[in-house]
Order: sequence, then C-alpha cells, then structure tokens
Amino acid sequence: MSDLNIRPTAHALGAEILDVDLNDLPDSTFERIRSAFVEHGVIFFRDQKLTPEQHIAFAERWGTININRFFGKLEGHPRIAEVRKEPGQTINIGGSWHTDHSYDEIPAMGSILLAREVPPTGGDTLFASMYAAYDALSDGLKETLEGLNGVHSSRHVFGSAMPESGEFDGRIGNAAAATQDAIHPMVITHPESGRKSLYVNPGFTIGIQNWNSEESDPLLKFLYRHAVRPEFTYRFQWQAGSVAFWDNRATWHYALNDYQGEMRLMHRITLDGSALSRA
Ligand SMILES: O=C(O)CCC(=O)C(=O)O
Ligand SMILES: [Fe+2]
Repeated sequence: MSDLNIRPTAHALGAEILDVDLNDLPDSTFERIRSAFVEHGVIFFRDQKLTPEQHIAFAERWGTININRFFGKLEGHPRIAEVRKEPGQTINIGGSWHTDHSYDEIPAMGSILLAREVPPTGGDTLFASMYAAYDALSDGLKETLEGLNGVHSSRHVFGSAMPESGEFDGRIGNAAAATQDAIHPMVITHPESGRKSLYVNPGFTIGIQNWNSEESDPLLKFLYRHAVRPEFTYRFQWQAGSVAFWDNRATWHYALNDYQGEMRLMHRITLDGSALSRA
C-alpha cells in the first residue's frame, strides 16, 4: 500500500490527492484513485509534471479518449483540447455553470484538466455536487423529477448563431456540428456509485420533454438556483501543474473569468462515458 493521502476538500464534493506522481502509479494506487473519483465527484492533484504524452497515458488508464468536436486542439496532439484565454481576449471557455457534453446521447464521463499557465490571481474553477443537490430536494419533488426527461442541446452554445462566435475564433469552432439534441432523465443513477444525481444544467438543458417553456422554465430555474447553494460547491485554486478530474455525471463546473488582461492556458483530455439511465 502506498502512502497516498486523500483529503476531502468539502463535505459535498472534491478530494485533493497528495503525495502522488501521476507518471508513476502502480495499479493498486490507481485503483484507490479511481475509488476516490467515484466517491468525491472531482479529484485534484498538485505539482504534476506531465508532458502531453504522459497526460494522454494517464487518461488512457481510465478509458477511451473522447475528442470534443468544438474545442481547439493542441498542435500535434489532436486528443488534447486547449482551454485558452489570451490577455487580449475577454470571454473565457466554460464561464457559467454547466456539465460538459450533456448534449451528446452518450455524454462524456469527465475531463482531466491540467493547468499549464495560470494568472497570478483569479481563474479559479467552481464545482457543484449534483448528488448533494438531489439529496436536498423534498421527497415530493424527487418523485416528480423521477418521471421527467430533460432536453439538452449544443446549438445555442456552439452553433453558428452563438453571439460570441467571433471572439471564440480559433478556440471553439465547427459550429456546423452543433445540430443534435439529446434527451436524458432529469435524475440519473450514477453508473458507478449507484447514487442518484440531478442531471440538468444551465449550460445545455433547454427544456423538459413534453412540457412547454412556460411550464419548464420556472422549474428549471428553481433547480439551477438550488443546485449551486454554497454548501454544495467547492472552489479550486489552480497553480501551474495542478490537475482536476471531474465527473460529468455527478458535478457541474464554472470557470471564473476574473483575470482580464492575463493569460490562462489549460490542457484538457475528455473521456468517453456510458449511456445514462434513471435506475
Ligand atoms: O477552464 C476551466 O477551469 C474549465 C473550463 C471548462 O468548462 C471545461 O474545460 O470544460
Ligand atoms: Fe466545461
């Protein structure tokens, strides 16, 4: 047994895993990290020295790498997406609450984000636990949500009509691929933890199946407000070499955009997920 040190970051979610080198992980250590990921929803590592190849090698231990069709790629490494904001750019990527890929029929499991360059202050990422959000609902609303499906889309975010498409030039593209919608249960049973998780998000959920927007908007709005109660969240402060690996089935995230005029560059590898189901 290694002396792996797993320290929860908040009651609701997150764990920082210390004393570990992601380039040198015996299988037994990897299995403990896998359990921590399932238990805490997002895990963090510090001071990792990963080349792009080593980042890929670590990701491949978890499963199949998913290539996001909208993100700019790291040159020479199409499996690594860049999450970049240059000093002259004002809009960041992921700057509001969302869970990635919910617009896909089989949404990605999660992303392994590695900080390459961070601003002197700012640029933190917030995470929220959708287990905690679900657990805190009343039995009555839980029961109602059991029968409902959410409609998710990428059109309004990555499609050609998105308002900021000019500013995102070079960072986000392929708007023509933002065509499909996906339907998912509003409450899913997590495939690995077996826990129930609220599965709608302000970024990509556009409605409730078979409800009109006058009916669904107030309920979704309530859920969006409820889900980010401070006690369900954790705020992660990056340094170069920090790694965050989040579970899209159990969390939301929000990249703060409070570092205008500074550079921030992250490398992201996303992993394939499995179909989501209610039970
Ligand atoms: O830059 C970040 O902290 C996260 C950006 C984001 O939303 C993502 O990579 O999915
Ligand atoms: Fe994201």
